[in-house]
Amino acid sequence: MNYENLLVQDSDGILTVTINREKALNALNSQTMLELQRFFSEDAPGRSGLKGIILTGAGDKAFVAGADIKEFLALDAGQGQVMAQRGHDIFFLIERFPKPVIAAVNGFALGGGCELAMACHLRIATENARFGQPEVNLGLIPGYGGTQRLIQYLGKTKAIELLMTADMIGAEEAYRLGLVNYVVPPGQETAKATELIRKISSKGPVAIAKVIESVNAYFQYDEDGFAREVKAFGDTTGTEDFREGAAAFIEKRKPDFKGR
Ligand code: DAK
Repeated sequence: MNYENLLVQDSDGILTVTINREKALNALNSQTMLELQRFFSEDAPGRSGLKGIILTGAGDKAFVAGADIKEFLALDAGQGQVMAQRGHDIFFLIERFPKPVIAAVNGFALGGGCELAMACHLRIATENARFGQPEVNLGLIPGYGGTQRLIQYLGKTKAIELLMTADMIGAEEAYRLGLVNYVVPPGQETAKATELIRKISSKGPVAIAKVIESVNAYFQYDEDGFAREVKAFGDTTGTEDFREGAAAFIEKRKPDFKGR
């Protein structure tokens, strides 16, 4: 698949997707959003042997510095709502992707960039990474799920402060608050993400997909996350993978999962 603003590299089943608009600090314009949608709905699901996806930004200054401010200046309320719904749908594709998706946050992750990182399953931040939801500076609120996901990660106390003050936080504070999984020196974020995907891909693939599904269900208020977990647990116990995993444990050997 051809992209204008995404670079996609495959290394042994691990796809690194780089948002490639370095001059605009990788801001999410509509073309980039469209390409993320195509990547997560058409390209990635069709790849055989896929272990996981790393999302990052070009250059060493920014992961993504937000939605492209220059593009949304002319939007009216109706268009804004349509755009927000579209953005939500794309970020849900990421959050619900059945293989691990890890954000390698290599600099500014602001506004839509922080929202994009939060839609990923895990986040690795470089020491120079900066996170924030500065939309109120522009008289906006986050439009890609930021008001909801920031609370999920930080709790209401800190989330509402950051949303109202537009303050940025550094990588160490983001780690302390539970927004990121690891902080690494610049240049090591992809290696750390690769290490995690390798570890996760040695587990039962159906089980990993069901963990993602069940954890996401916790935050869907129209649905009982515990009920979803019961159903997902039942689904995993019926798999060949579960029988293989249990047998391997008993026989003290490594499991050979087939993903069914
Ligand atoms: N959009 C477009 N261009 C951007 C950009 C952005 N978000 N952020 C940076 N750039 C561009 C700059 O304009 C500049 O371009 P040139 O002037 O060279 O052409 C280039 O990237 C380099 O930026 P700076 O010169 O500003 O670099 P500095 O190191 O001085 O500052 C900075 C770095 C990250 C602190 C600064 O660039 C900055 O404050 N950027 C804006 C951060 C921000 O406010 N981001 C937007 C948050 S609001 C919506 C849904 C979602 C959203 C909106 C609507 N709807 C559904 C309608 C989300 C909104 C947001 O994300």
